[in-house]
Amino acid sequence: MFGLNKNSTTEENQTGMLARLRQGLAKTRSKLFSGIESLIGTKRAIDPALLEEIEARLLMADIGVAATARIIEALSSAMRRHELNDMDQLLDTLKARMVELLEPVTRPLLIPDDTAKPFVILVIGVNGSGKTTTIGKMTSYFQDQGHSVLLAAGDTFRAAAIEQIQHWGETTRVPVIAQQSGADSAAVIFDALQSARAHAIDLVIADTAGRLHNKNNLMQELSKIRRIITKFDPSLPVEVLLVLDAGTGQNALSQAQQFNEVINITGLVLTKLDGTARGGVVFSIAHTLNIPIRFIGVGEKLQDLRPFQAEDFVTALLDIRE
Ligand SMILES: Nc1nc2c(ncn2[C@@H]2O[C@H](COP(=O)(O)OP(=O)(O)OP(=O)(O)O)[C@@H](O)[C@H]2O)c(=O)[nH]1
Ligand SMILES: [Mg+2]
Repeated sequence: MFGLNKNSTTEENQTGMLARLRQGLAKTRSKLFSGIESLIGTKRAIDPALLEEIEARLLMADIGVAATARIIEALSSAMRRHELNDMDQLLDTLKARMVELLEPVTRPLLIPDDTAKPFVILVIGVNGSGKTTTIGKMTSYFQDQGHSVLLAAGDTFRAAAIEQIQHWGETTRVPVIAQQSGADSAAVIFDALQSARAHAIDLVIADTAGRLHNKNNLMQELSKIRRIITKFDPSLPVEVLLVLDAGTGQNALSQAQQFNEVINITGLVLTKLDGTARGGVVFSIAHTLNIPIRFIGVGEKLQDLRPFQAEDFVTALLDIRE
C-alpha cells in the first residue's frame, strides 16, 4: 500500500528528463529564438538594434516588462564594456542573467524528518490548472524519495473529481480519503489528517475545488480548510501549493495575487509548459511574486513533473547551439 520503490535517479534518467524538459519547452524556445537563431553563425554585429530585437522577443514570450528590462540592462552594460564580442558571449551572458532571475525561486520542496507528521501539501488553483494531475505526479515523486503518502479528495464539488483522485490513488497504490460529492471539503481533509496520523503516514496531499458557485465561496472554503489544518495540530508543517497553468501567461500572475490575499501561498507549480509558447511567464512570476517554484509540469504522465531548477530550465530554454 505504501508506494512503489522506483529508483529513478540514475544518470540515464537524468539525461532523459533533461531531454523531455527541452522538448517540453520547444514552443517557448522557438518563440524566443526563431529568427534570432538564424543570426547565429552569421557576421551580424552585436549592436543596440540586436538587443532591441531580443527585447521584443522576450516580451512576446511573456517574460514580462520588469524581468525583460533587467535582462536587457545587463546585456547593454556588458555590451558597453565590450564583453559581447560574438554570439556565444551574447548567449552566455543572456543565460547567466536569466538564471540569476530564477535562482531566488529555486527552492525544492523537501519533507523534513524532524517535524510533526504528517507533512501537509494543500493543492489549490483555478479549475483546469492541473491540480489533480499534479497530485498524482507528486505522489510518485515523493514515493521515490521514500515517503509514504495519503491523498485527500478535497474537491467535493464535482463527482468526477473524486473519481479522478481515486484513480491516481490506485495508480500509485496509496490510500485516498474521500466522502460523497457535496461533502464538506474541510471535513474530508480533517479525516485524512486523522487517518494519516493513525497510520504514521509521512505526507498528506489534499486536492481542493478549482471552482465553486462563485469566487467568494471558493476563497472562504480555502480559508476554512487552512484553519481546520491548524486546528488539527498547529505544529503541522503545511505547504500551500498553488498550481498555475503556464499557458495562461500573465493571467497566472493575477491568479496568484488573488489567492495570496486569502491564503498564504508557500509554493508554486507551473503546469503545461509542454503545450505553450508562453513559458517565459516563469520569469515574470519569479520576478514579481518571489514565491518558490517547487515543480514544473511538462506533460500528462507520472514522470512529467520536475523539481524546478533555474539552471536546467534556462539551459533547456536557450540551448540552440547544438
Ligand atoms: N500537457 C499537459 N497537460 C497537463 C499538465 N498538467 C495537467 N494537464 C492536463 O490538464 C487537464 C486538467 O488537469 P486537472 O489535473 O484535471 O486540473 P484540475 O486543476 O484538477 O481541474 P479541476 O479539478 O477542474 O479544478 C487534464 O487534461 C490534464 O491531463 C501538463 O503538465 N502538461
Ligand atoms: Mg481536479
